[in-house]
Amino acid sequence: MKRRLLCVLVTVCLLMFSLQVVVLAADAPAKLPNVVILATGGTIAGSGATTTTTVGYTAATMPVDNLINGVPELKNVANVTGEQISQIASENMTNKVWLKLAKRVSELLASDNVDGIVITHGTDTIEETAYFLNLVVKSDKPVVVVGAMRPPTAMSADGAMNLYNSVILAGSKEAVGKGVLVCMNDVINGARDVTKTNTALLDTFRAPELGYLGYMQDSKPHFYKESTRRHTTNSEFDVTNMTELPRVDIVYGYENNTRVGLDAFVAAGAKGIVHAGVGDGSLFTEVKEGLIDAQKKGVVIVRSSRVGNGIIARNGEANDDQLHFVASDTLNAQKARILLMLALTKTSDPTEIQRMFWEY
Ligand code: DAS
Repeated sequence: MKRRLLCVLVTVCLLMFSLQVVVLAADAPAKLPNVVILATGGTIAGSGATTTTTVGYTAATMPVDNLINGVPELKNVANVTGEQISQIASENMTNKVWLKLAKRVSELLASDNVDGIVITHGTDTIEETAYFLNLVVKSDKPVVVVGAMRPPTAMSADGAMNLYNSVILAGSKEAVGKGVLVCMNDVINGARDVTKTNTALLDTFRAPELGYLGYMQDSKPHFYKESTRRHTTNSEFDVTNMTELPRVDIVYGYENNTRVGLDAFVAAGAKGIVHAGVGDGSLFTEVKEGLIDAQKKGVVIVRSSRVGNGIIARNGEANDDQLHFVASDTLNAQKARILLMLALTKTSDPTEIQRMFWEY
């Protein structure tokens, strides 16, 4: 009898202890994600003379620790640390910074202690850096590139909320496997299709016809779409051991055009030329002759368009099969340049490079 009573007592104590553990676990705050902020400069780190200065300010003046300390709410949503990769206005972005950034991103994401990365960046070339990283980062973990259209010194500055949202997005499970993202003004854009559409407005970043991937609202990401093209872990490009990238230049299409600029780029050693044509990638006759001459010298030619939206059709405004040109699909000239630079690290065969433009 005594033995049975003792068993019942022990069982009750164990049940009470287990219940207590469950209650404690339920009350424990959710483990916050570990997010690293890599700062490169830009308006988000800029400063103006007055609270109404939204143009004519100085970009890239504030170090990463000031950016983090300027948004105390970050510590409620992630364990954040910061590193200064560069301190530049992004019109001055270089391959050297790109390769340093790509190497550091891959190193950090390889660690089990890092859940996501935010890159603070100037808005002028944010779409280029984001697309470059979209093609070379070897991880499914979120990488979010963020900027601001107003410096932190301006009233209604947008950088703080952009940074807050980007840190949440970078630490979220929803953003895993989505490719590199650009998060500003409460919207989530994909790196492949995002572009700056206005010189000054807060809602400047759009994918004009292909659209946003989702929104940030109430401190949470809301996805409605994802890219159908290859990126990150599904990309064949790897810049890990590279110290430079092939030279690719862009020539612009317009009336009464000339091949002078094109010839100068080829003479300077360009391995690829992207032509931002009028309409569906159409070529001014003299420029077309220059592109044919360049191709015969081994320069890879990609036909893009200055229009900004729509498919540049292969064999549409030029006989690409006969001329051994590449059509850029929907990539604008600045994005086509990046894919061509990386393609040239693998091959100079126009047919193989066209395959890449259909896939990425
Ligand atoms: N000059 C711009 C740049 O650094 C400032 C900005 O918008 O971030 O891209």
